[in-house]
Amino acid sequence: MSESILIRGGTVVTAEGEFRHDVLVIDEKIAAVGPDLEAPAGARVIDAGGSYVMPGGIDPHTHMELPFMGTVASEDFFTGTSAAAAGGTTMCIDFAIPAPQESLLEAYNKWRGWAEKAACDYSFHVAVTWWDDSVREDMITLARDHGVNSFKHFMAYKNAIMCDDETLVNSFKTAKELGALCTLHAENGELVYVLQQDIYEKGITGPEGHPLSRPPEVEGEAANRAIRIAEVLGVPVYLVHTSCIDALEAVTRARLEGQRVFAEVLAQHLVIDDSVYRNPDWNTAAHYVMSPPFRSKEHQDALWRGLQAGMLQTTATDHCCFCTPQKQAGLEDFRKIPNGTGGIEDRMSILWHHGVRTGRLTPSEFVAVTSSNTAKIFNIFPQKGALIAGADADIVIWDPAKTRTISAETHHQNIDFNIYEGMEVTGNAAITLSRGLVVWEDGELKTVRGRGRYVNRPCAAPYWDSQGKRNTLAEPTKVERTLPKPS
Ligand code: URQ
Ligand code: ZN
Ligand code: ZN
Repeated sequence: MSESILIRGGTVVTAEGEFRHDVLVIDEKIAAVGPDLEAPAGARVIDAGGSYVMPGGIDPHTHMELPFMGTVASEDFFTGTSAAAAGGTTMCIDFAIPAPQESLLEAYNKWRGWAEKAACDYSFHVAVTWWDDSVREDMITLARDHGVNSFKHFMAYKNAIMCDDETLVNSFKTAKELGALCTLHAENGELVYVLQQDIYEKGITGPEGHPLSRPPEVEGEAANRAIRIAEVLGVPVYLVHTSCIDALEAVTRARLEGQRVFAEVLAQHLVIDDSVYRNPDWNTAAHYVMSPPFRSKEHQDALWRGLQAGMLQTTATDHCCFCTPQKQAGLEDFRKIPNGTGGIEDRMSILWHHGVRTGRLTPSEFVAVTSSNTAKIFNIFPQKGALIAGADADIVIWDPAKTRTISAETHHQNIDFNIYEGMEVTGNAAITLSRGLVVWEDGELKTVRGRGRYVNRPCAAPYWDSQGKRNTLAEPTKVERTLPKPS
């Protein structure tokens, strides 16, 4: 049962600015935000003096308990959303990924079942991994009846979940009718496949072969191709884990020409470079095998500039955990190392320490890129990503002076290593509330298994197309839109 809580004396930070305001929480909602609020009888009063009070982080890219490359990610929806809360993140958008020929709706229902154990709120992008008329029908059903407004396309992972241009075109056209957003893992899977063979046959079998098989050009080509297809079809796109200059340039060109292109950057791609693959210890180098791979230093600098310039709008983690024994499936062949790294617990501190404390981002910009922009792009603002009356009480009380050293010894993620091992970060979550319940305080997790809820994300309000025709295919019929009631 949540309680009434008055968060007093803090500095409220939203994407719009900073305010010396109190925040009153009643049950699961924010009841009021403003100066000198009264505490109702029986309310708990939290003194937030010296701290920032911000919307809880939203991570738009996670893979809890993902079945992938012959194994299953070690982090489940309860442990993963709990670790998120410890770092100030109160919602994640995960992925339902059907195998080719598997119904999208069945995959979605399967993932919904797995997520029942979540401790904080969640939603799902649904992947289009194949095409026939039934896929189109499932997309319409998911958009209309299940609050799915984003469909994922993997342009990599040949012979697995990769979709070709024909599938991209068919899916993009359907998404346009729905007012849904197409998201993309942009790497040319055909090139990766050939490069992997060449590199392996040259005798390079270790983790150092992974980045060699996925150079920036491979990502840049796919990013540009997806953007151009979307341009011709007139549909918005969102590029996940933009990792390099080549892809960032494609995004920047399109946005400067007025095309509706969104792009995400992972916290780890902002601060870790490709020297990790040259670690002589096989296990340590394999820990960093993820796609797109970590890049050389100049790409990090460009990504930070892209984030500051607004060419990259969101930050994520692609939290997809495989423990060391799982990574060792690729001991003889880097192509068999399950791709993925963790990080959901550390994203906010990484962005604060390396973003705000270096002057790259203001606290408001930090809130925008860790929470509010994701809520707006995926159409759940201001229910999420906002501190206004009527919004869900997903709140983080952020201590800008609190320092910790990141380590697998102390993290709450269910994985036996941490990609930021040993990194000291200043700026950490002191208290986290998930829909009004304190789930993290005094270094203790107080999450409740199964208390997390699925968040409906209605398709964008049907728009007027260039012929002045109102598109109503996805007029949400059964999807509840939880908007704040005017106070
Ligand atoms: O590609 C993804 O986003 C999933 C399969 C996680 N793995 C990864 O290496 N990024
Ligand atoms: Zn991906
Ligand atoms: Zn991913």
